[in-house]
Amino acid sequence: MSSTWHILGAGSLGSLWASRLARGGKPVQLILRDATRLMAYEAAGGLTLIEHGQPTTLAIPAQTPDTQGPIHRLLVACKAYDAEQAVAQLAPRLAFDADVILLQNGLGSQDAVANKVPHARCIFASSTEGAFRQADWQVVFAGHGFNWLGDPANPLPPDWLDDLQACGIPHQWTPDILTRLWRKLALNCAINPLTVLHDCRNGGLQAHHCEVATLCAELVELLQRCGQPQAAEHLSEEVERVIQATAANYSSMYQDVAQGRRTEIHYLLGHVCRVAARHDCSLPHLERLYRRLVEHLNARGLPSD
Ligand code: NAD
Ligand code: KPL
Repeated sequence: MSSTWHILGAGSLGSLWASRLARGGKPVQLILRDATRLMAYEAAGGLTLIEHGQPTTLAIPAQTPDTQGPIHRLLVACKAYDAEQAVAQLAPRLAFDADVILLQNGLGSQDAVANKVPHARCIFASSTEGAFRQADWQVVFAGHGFNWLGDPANPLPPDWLDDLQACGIPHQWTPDILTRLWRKLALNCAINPLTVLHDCRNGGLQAHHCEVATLCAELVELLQRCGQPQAAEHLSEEVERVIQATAANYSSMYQDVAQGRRTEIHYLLGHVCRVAARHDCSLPHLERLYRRLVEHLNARGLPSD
């Protein structure tokens, strides 16, 4: 099997993964949207990773989706709302033994992708690493964190985890990846929308303790109802701890809205409300929060899907 890492989406996280893998001597191919983006990338001379203020430029080869040739390993680094369509256009190139690694935050996009490529193995990831684009083709490694990887349909780890080890990408294989993803989703739902609606940093939510606690209670109810009791354990305490530990930060959703970027609301609060409806579970405060957030986004001309 080819050991090339095809990386779909050269944004923040895609560039971070591509740079570390290439720096570690692993074969990497970036897949860019189209010929115009490919020309711009080639003119820039490669990807620049900025770590501890130090820039390193790597001339990683790149291609477009319509390039010929099979793909055996695909790391999907698009936003959740782009992932399904982006992977669907590569479906004819995906080999029957292909692994597709999904870095998307939230839930819902992973199953949508898996339905488009039933012949591939889809591996879900939950990342707490932080990166942002300083300019086109330049990524800043902003926050050291961790990556959990797992396949809800198959507990056996893939052999390419050795590449991550060799390249210093912190990770752990877990059979409980859905618990991880649900837990992060719950944290994001309890914190991010309120920071947008109250126009505050994460620490500003300390003044809205009761509102946060009410949302946590409903999230716990849903997690227990939908078969994720472990993701519900001590949720409220962890949310309070995260609010304190990240008090000076603006949440990722706050930053998206402030910069006029589309949010991943559909895969966060939207997913929670859809799953609740499927389980006949009434969550009045989360549902109201979702409606207020949708109104807030629409009033700013931002999509809410
Ligand atoms: P990003 O917007 O920086 O990058 C996404 C890239 O995908 C963009 O360059 C976009 O042009 C590209 N793309 C979209 N459709 C494409 C297509 N059809 N073909 C080729 N490229 C395409 O996003 P990001 O911040 O890297 O986030 C990616 C995912 O990782 C999100 O779900 C996010 O929530 C999650 N995540 C990000 C971070 C972070 O620090 N940035 C941390 C944890 C999780
Ligand atoms: O992950 C986060 C985000 O901003 O997206 C935290 C810091 C946990 C807040 O939900």
